[in-house]
Amino acid sequence: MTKEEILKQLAICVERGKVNKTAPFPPDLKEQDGADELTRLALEQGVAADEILAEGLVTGMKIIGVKFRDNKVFVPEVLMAAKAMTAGMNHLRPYFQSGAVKHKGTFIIGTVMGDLHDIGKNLLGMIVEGAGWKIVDLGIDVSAEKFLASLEENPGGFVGLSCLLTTTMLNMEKIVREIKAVKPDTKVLVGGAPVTDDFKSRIGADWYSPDPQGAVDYLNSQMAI
Ligand code: B1M
Repeated sequence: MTKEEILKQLAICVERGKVNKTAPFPPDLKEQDGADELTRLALEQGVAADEILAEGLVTGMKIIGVKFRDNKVFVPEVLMAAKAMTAGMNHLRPYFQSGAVKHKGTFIIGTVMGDLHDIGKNLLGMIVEGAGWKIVDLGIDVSAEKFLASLEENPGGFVGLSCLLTTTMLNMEKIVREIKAVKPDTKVLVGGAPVTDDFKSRIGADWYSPDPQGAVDYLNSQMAI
């Protein structure tokens, strides 16, 4: 296989959620190499880790992110895509950790204080990681203090807050205001089922999107600034 063929097939594997050769899903790709084997093959052929990430894994994840936004695929497909992406990332991670390849930036995410819903936040993390960003996932029930401590450890990081309850929207506002009071230059993104663009503006956050792909688009747009 040529480099181009490997990367194209790798993107298909992520989009379709084909983890490795033995994975039975999706049935039409049965017994074919998955993201695991193809990432390894690309590295063996001397393709740079950042190229494998951008042209293979991220390309596949971007397609699934857009399809998810457009309601053409649903949560299970995104989870399978993330699994395939992880299989590939396992081979690339050492290159990123060694500093040989750079992330686009850091995205610190968490579900706000008082809120335990994390399925949407986890999807957000997978899709943004799939776009080449380092994810620092603080989990659920996260206070302003924890976000601020993480910003100390990750200077210049972007912050993403998720909430699913109308009651915890109040905590979202509190966290945005506390982050802005201490670190006014920090860009804060908000999302979750009850959140709206109007609410985002009222609480002083920088950005809102109903879906993770919007977060990717915003974060990527900020790189050039
Ligand atoms: Co809860 N729950 N829940 N729940 N739960 C809802 C949210 C609810 C709407 C159900 C209902 O009454 N119809 C309701 C909220 C009502 C309201 O506030 N108006 C509710 C309630 C009331 C509660 C409890 C209070 C119930 C109780 O104990 N009496 C309790 C609260 C616990 C707490 O948080 N303190 C509770 C508990 C739970 C479970 C633990 C059982 C479980 C959570 C498990 C988990 O997350 N690990 C749960 C679940 C699963 C749900 C429903 C069924 C599904 C939520 C979900 O995961 N959706 C939900 C009802 C429903 O939505 N049908 C419900 C799928 C997920 C992919 O979507 O999170 O919206 P979502 O994320 C989307 C977008 O919003 C966006 O991207 C994602 C993908 O598109 N997005 C972002 C999210 N964050 C983003 C951030 C971004 C950008 C995009 O940038 C930063």
